[in-house]
Amino acid sequence: MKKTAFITGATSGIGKATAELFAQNNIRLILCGRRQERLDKLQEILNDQTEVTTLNFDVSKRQEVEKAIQSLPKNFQNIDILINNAGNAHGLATIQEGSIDDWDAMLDINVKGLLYVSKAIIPKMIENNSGFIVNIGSTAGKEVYKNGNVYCASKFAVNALNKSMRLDLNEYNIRVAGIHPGLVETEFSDVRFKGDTERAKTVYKGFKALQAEDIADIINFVVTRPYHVNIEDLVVYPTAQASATMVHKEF
Ligand code: NDP
Ligand code: 8X3
Repeated sequence: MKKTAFITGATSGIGKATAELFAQNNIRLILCGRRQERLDKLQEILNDQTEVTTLNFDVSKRQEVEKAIQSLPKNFQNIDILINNAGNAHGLATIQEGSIDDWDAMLDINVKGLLYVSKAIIPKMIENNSGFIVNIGSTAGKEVYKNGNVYCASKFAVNALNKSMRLDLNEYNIRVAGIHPGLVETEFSDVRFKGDTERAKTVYKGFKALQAEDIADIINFVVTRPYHVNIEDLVVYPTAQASATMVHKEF
């Protein structure tokens, strides 16, 4: 039977690549993000392969999340797969110099946003006694690095929520998986450095970083296992990266 996936952060990077791969595999798509023109463009392209609807909302705004999900057309209301992907780092500074606005953004989006979306979607999965939630964490949620403080804390929270969702939803036959990538070349560093693209580019210079398609491929592998198989936790580094801070670069 055709499955329906709800992907947050589908306008860019990992979420967009996942949407493209899911469309190839004939999965019905609910694409979410705040940039409507990107959602429209992606919908137009993927509509040839599968049914697509879009939702424009900010994951950190609780009422917007609830309203958007309630507005889903009937044929998109049975969500089989939730990809909790929307998120970013904002800034890279010591705890004493960091911006409180950046901290708020990261905790509101990466942690509370993931919770708001999950809270709105889980009841139907429970009712159906079936579902799959994939939480996109980060290696920053496994190992803290200098200046990473609040971003790392937000991803440690995702790691904890991934584990606790598995426990709480176990009796409802709902699978929960956490995927934790290292350095992936997306718009992530543009956002972290607030549009300073030159600085963002240096993050991925001198080695082959993971590409959004690599993570999409892994997400697709995880969600296409037989129903009795759940990959609980996956850490994925580029070959050149050995830890949060050790990256073998050649210039
Ligand atoms: P991108 O910046 O390319 O994509 C981020 C996506 O999140 C965009 O689609 C953006 O959509 C969406 N988003 C951000 N803020 C909000 C918000 N408030 N409300 C709704 N949507 C939002 O980055 P990536 O693809 O790299 O990041 C995806 C996930 O992967 C994030 O959770 C990130 O932390 C994680 N990750 C990334 C790594 C990397 O190195 N790139 C490594 C490990 C994990 P829009 O702006 O249209 O709302
Ligand atoms: C993104 C990877 O190392 O920039 O989560 O924090 S890192």
